[in-house]
Amino acid sequence: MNLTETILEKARLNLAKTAIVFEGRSHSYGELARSVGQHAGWLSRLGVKKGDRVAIQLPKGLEFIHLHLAVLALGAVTLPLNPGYTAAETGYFLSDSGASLLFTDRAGTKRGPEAGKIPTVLTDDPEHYTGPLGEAALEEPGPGYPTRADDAAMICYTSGTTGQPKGAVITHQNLLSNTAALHEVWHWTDRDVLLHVLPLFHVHGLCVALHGSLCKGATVVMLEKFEAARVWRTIAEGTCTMFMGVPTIYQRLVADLDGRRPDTGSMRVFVSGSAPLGEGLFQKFQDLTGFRILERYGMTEAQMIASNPYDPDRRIPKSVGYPLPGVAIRVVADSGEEVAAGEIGEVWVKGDNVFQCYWHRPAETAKAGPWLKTGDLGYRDPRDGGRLYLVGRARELVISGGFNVYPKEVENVLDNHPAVRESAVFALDDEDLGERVAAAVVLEKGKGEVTAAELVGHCKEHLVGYKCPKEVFFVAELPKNAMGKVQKQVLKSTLG
Ligand code: MCA
Ligand code: AMP
Repeated sequence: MNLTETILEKARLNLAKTAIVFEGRSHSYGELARSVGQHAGWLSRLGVKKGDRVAIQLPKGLEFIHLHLAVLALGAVTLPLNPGYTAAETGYFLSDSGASLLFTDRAGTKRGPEAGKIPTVLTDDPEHYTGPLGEAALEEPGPGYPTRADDAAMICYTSGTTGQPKGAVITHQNLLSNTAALHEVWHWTDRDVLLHVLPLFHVHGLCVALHGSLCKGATVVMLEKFEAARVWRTIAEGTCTMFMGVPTIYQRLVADLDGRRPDTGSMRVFVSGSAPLGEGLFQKFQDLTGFRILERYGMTEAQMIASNPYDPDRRIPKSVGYPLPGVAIRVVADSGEEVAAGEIGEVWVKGDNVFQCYWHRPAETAKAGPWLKTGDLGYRDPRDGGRLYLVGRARELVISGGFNVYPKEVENVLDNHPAVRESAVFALDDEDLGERVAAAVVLEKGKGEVTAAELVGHCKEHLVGYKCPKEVFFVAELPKNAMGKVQKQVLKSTLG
């Protein structure tokens, strides 16, 4: 089954129903189906066919959604890209994935010449767009479209310990099975109205929030950007029932209230994920709103893995709950053996939710499976039915405001600066972001002076903003163990 077809089936049941309200503009299921059909026809005329990778690097909006669902309808593969990526990052994703077409806008072309290396459509250029689209109106995509459950639907890039991002290939079956599991455990119905403030270029905002809603025939109220006061105002209007955010978003929502009690009369559930939700924040949110945040755990390669129960009394802070239906979890020691109940080990995952492969990387794929090794450390509580707790990460990873930053990727950029001998990138605790990216830098003697601001500027030329260090410390040398490995814990405790 094709994800788009599943959504269009819902659309046919109630064409007049509101699918998405984007920044106040209402879009019915009928309009959604028509737009997706038009875009699919247009993509076909542009030569897109099954298996082709189509990059979408657009601001959050209906255009992104129509293109994405049209790409999937054709059996092609969406490559969602953060519009904040630099030319170098964009160029890497386009060439590594072998994308045949890029959708971006005029703002995107300012990024640099990389994008122009493959056929590019500017969605805000009427010459390239409105004309052909107007003519391309195709029949609504029907079951005749050539997609099977195990066909690739998306390639989502995730970095890694080497600093070389890898494309996780996610199938229609991955998406649909996970969406169905979330419908069940979160009691999601077609009467729900989800307030959507997340970016669309990650699994959280695109697959969990958007696909989750549309596959149920529910409604999405979408804001282009998260802003705490607007979220409370929108909730107070009394139509929204669900909200999803990362802990930084909840932190800002609490701060914005400044002790006030918000009007949450229509709300049913607030969900958090992508990073650990602190117990203090969980408690403050409950004190102010009466809602116990429902925390769940996911990963790009596995969509959603575990969730707290829907029953508010069974939502426990610092626990990510139980595996979703159809998902199996093991907690495993370095030896590869499962640890005893209650002991800490690496979380491994298996199920229909787990991705197919890393694009063009059979060795990396083999290393990741057959049970997906998440790199997250946790334990299961035998007294509470094996409830899962995450306690840390086996891999070096900073999660800043819900975005993952792999230190090696930033270190590679810093080390390329002529004044830098070596660098170490690590996490510092941060009240707003959970963790913030920090760098310790040893300068090359005799290569001139460089300031912290200049090094951050150098990073910004090569990396999207959230990966760039918020702080740079100049040190005489990096603390290393006997094996020559940098001791990042020492940096954190001495510099933090
Ligand atoms: C923005 N900036 C950040 C971050 N976000 N810096 C560090 N960490 C961040 N998370 C920087 C920008 O580079 C910019 O820097 C400045 O902050 C202002 O940018 P702006 O876009 O205005 O930021 P914001 O609106 O304050 O964004 C905060 C945010 C956002 C709303 C919390 O980071 C966000 O939407 N996070 C959610 C991420 C997410 O969806 N993750 C899911 C992936 P400068 O001024 O220097 O240029 S994980 C996933 O999908 C798995 C499956 C899962 O489990 O969910
Ligand atoms: P990504 O690779 O961007 O999909 O991020 C996945 C990672 O986010 C996971 O491997 C975890 O480290 C982290 N993560 C997601 N949800 C949670 C959560 N609820 N608590 C702690 N960490 C989480």
